[in-house]
Amino acid sequence: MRKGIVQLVAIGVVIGVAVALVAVLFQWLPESASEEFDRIQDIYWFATWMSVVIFAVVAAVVVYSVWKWRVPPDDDAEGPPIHGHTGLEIAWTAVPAILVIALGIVSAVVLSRNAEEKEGALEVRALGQQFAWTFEYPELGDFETGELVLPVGRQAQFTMESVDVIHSFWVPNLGQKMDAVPGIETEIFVTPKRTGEFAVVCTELCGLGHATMRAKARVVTPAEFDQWIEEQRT
Ligand SMILES: [Cu+2]
Repeated sequence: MRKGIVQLVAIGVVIGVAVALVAVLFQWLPESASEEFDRIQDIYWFATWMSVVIFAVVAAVVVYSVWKWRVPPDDDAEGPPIHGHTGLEIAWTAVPAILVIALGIVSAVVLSRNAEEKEGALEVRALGQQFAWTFEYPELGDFETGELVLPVGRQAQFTMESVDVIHSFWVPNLGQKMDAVPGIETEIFVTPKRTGEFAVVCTELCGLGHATMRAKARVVTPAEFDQWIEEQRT
């Protein structure tokens, strides 16, 4: 009995380590460049570690059972009749329920924090049309740009609109994603935390040119941003 448990645990550890390496060694998500995406990635890792443990436990039991209790090739007998195990059934109902509730709570906290408007947010309008993005900065002047420029460290409040079909605004490194829908205004908040160049993509199939509906996003220092705004005004 003791030996069996040690073997079972050993199998579980080996599988768990292997799966954990797959989770850690590959870069599954774009590198975060915003506070909002950091929080989203926290949920991702929470769910990932939960899955690694559950997978290791289930796979260990399966592998151990196949190894120890496999019937010999000539054994055609029916297995012994087994009645349910109440304790086990309560456990495998309660544990997933607790995990799903925990995941729900963590997600709800992140969703509400990512939708919080901070003082001094920069207003940016993102207009989607087949097949280009246009950006406006209504508080800063009457101009349009095809390039999205944001100052680092300052929250940007995006308002999305579409002139034709449904598009979806997404900068993978900034994490937040929102549909641009004709007739309604949608909103997201993004707080860039490092400078760099990123891609703006449309992530809602919107017609033949959907794949080309891309723009450049630049996160710059506040001084560079002010200078860029000056250039746009003139
Ligand atoms: Cu589109």
